[in-house]
Amino acid sequence: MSAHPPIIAVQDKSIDPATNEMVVLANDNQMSTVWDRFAAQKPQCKFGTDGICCKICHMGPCRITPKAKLGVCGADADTIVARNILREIAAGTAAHSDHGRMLVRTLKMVAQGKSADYQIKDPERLRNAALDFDIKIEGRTDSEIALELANFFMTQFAWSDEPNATLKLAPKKRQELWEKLEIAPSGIDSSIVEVMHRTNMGVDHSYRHLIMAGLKCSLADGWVGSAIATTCSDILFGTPKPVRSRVNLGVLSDEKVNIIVHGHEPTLSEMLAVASGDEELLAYAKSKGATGINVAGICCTANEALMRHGLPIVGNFLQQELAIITGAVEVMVVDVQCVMPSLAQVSKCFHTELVSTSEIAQSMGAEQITFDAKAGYECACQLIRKAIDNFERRDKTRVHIPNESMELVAGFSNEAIFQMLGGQFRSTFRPLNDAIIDGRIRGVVGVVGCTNPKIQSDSAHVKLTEELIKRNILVLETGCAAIACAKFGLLTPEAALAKAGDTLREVCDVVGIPPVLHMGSCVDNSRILMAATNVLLEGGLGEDLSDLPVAGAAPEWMSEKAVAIGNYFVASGIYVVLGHPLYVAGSENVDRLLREEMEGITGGKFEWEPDPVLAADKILAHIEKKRDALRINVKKERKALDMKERRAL
Ligand code: NFS
Repeated sequence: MSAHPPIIAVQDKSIDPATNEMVVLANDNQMSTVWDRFAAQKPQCKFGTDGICCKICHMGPCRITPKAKLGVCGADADTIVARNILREIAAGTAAHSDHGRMLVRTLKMVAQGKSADYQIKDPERLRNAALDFDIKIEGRTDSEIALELANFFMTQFAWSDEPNATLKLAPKKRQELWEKLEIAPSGIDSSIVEVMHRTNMGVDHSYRHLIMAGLKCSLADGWVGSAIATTCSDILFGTPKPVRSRVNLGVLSDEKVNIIVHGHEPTLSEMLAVASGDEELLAYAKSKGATGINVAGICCTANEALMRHGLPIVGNFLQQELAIITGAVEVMVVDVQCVMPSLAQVSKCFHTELVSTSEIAQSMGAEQITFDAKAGYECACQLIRKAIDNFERRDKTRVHIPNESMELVAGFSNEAIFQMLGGQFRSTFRPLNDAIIDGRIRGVVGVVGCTNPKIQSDSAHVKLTEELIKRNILVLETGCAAIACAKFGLLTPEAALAKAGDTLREVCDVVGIPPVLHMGSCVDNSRILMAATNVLLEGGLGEDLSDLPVAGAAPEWMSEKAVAIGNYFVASGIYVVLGHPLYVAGSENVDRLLREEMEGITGGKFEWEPDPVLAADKILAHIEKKRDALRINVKKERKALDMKERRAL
């Protein structure tokens, strides 16, 4: 390969041996990976890191320095830092919500009978969602309800003079606070437009006012766009239930045709999962010398296909190039988000064909086969045939698949947790609330987000999760964080139980849930919001999300989507610990607002803490503070009951 940055010395890029093994191989073969490019970028721009570089207008670009404390227009560091954060939130919200819009389009198409390949797989979820939004279900067919629901979801994107209707999924008190703070969004697209307008040159200059607009936009992500994406996926493809599978590069097969699905939208991967069992295609694969067809995933498409079909996961974000470097991938199918442009260069070193499938995303150097959901099955078959044809071109002498793969259990939707906790006859969160109230579970934490070459890959996810469960805290995971922990056995109930604190272990044993629950892809962080809401509604733990002994953490995040997620958690009243800060170091005021003053505004706040052990300590301290406020840490005196009191009980 040419025109690559210099190859750097191999150190341990990850705590995952499979990743390190492949990085060594890449270096030996003069192939550059994300870590080499990261090294070539060093030292990274301090103005960018501090958030004080502004190129919003063309009098600039401006940078704030001790000598030049203002940009050409007069904007100071506070305004510039706040505006830059807002634009990240807008981009993150746009990504999740546009993903949601695609799924609404598919739901509508299915409701109108325009695609025979997709069905409504979960009519119960459809009807429950319809009831949530006052859509009539009696005497109506699934298609009629789905059409009205899809049309209703479409209205949530445009501007309205009412707050977004999906916000009412949140606790009442929280909705009231959002309205009081004037941060209840009234349209996904209009919230994004408002942020872009307010951050435009010469509009909103107050960093406080700007940051509040960012929270409003982020709420349009978590409680609207992402919630819509998750709901539509469940209705169309099935609400996840616990499922076993395997994870890491070792799930690639040296005998089967390997097809990797990478990106975020589940519509095509769903069809690939179905088509990979097609008898004709299997026979065709065998005729070419393969023993079968292996569809496996990377990033959040992987999480979607895992949750609903038990498809194996090849790896998380930083493993996408390494998967191709195994020399065993016939086709990598990409759609949107987290797809590195470098994949085309890496795949050119092998027989791998990179196929880009989204109408809005093209990879340079990839073949474009734009996916059409109306002919979903045929499109999936075409891609599988392409992979089978390519199997013959695989150079067996260059195949290098690490041995590493690990078992995992995923599929913990709220619906599944309800059933597991409540048993067959009564769906309830009660056993979880009781365990939190009596202190056997201290609290619940969502560990989410990406991997990032700035941090030894997977290390912070795994360490933080281990430290939390050791402290008797139940952990909910999504995205690449879940994949990281899965690689280290933390998503097998047996292994995680062995690492959990005594009382958490005892509860998990009795109610039959593992201490680390994989809840899905990153849009499924909306499931974490709903889990917190369900705990609150079950009763005994306060009246608002900010009362709960809960927190969120993204120890290795990198994406603008993570910025939006962090902000909607904070806007929802939740304490959020990031492994490295937002780009705020250039503004003490914005930093203080986000890390301190915000608690008095939304009840949530940010913390930056790179050390996972200290992060766990801080989270536990926050949880204990909430428990004290709820007065559930007060030891109840054991009192012998007389007969009358027993009867009353
Ligand atoms: Ni989330 Fe999922 Fe991973 Fe980060 Fe990217 S795949 S949407 S952004 S890198 S967790």
